[in-house]
Amino acid sequence: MLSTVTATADGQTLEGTVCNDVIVGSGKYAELLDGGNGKDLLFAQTGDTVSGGAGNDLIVIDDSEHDHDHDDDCDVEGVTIQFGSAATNGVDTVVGADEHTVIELQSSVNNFADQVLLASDEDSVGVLVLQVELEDSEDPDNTVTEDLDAENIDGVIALSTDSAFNLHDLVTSESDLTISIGDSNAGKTLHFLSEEVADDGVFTHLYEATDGDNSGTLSTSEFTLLASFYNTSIDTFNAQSFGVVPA
Ligand SMILES: [Ca+2]
Ligand SMILES: [Ca+2]
Ligand SMILES: [Ca+2]
Repeated sequence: MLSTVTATADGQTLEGTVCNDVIVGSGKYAELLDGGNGKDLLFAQTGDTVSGGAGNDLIVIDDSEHDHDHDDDCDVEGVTIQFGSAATNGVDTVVGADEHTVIELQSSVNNFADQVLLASDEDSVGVLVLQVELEDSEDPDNTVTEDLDAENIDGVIALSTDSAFNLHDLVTSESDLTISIGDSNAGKTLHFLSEEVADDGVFTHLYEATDGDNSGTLSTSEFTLLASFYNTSIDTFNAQSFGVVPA
């Protein structure tokens, strides 16, 4: 359906059907836009919270009001985007996210702050070390083990284009990927942000990785892409939310 319903107060929900919907938030109120099932197109404005629901959704952030807000002393409110778990979310595309956009991980993945107990470097408190083994399937001798230092990370591992480890390339190519998370973390779920420079822009990809076979390692098939953010780089991040900035 094409939503013609508009909110009359802050906090109201504009809810999509089980089919493909176009849902447009009003510029006036802070609403919850919920696409539900189906491949939905959602337009969110300042103060809105948006969730595509199941299916591959396109979320467009229309935050033009920021141009006016920057001049006054008010806190600038952005759009909050919520993502479900790999089992329910689909692959969403987000256009127009900026430094005011807040990305939240929801529901069953909500408690992963205590799931992240990676082998930590005892000499540096707060620094997690991920040991990554990159195996060349055509030349098994050509296996590289690399330690990834991820500072101040509670639950989301962020890999910028500066990282020697290009997660998005590895997951989408034929490469065998093995990330050791240790036996004590077998079966747990991690989230990864990975920047990619492509011909048509810079993307930030959000992956969920679950050690489904309880092996204590994350392999290529255990990664699920939840969302791609067009023309953004990784900004701040923590266990349950992260930010992006325009690329
Ligand atoms: Ca829908
Ligand atoms: Ca949807
Ligand atoms: Ca979705």
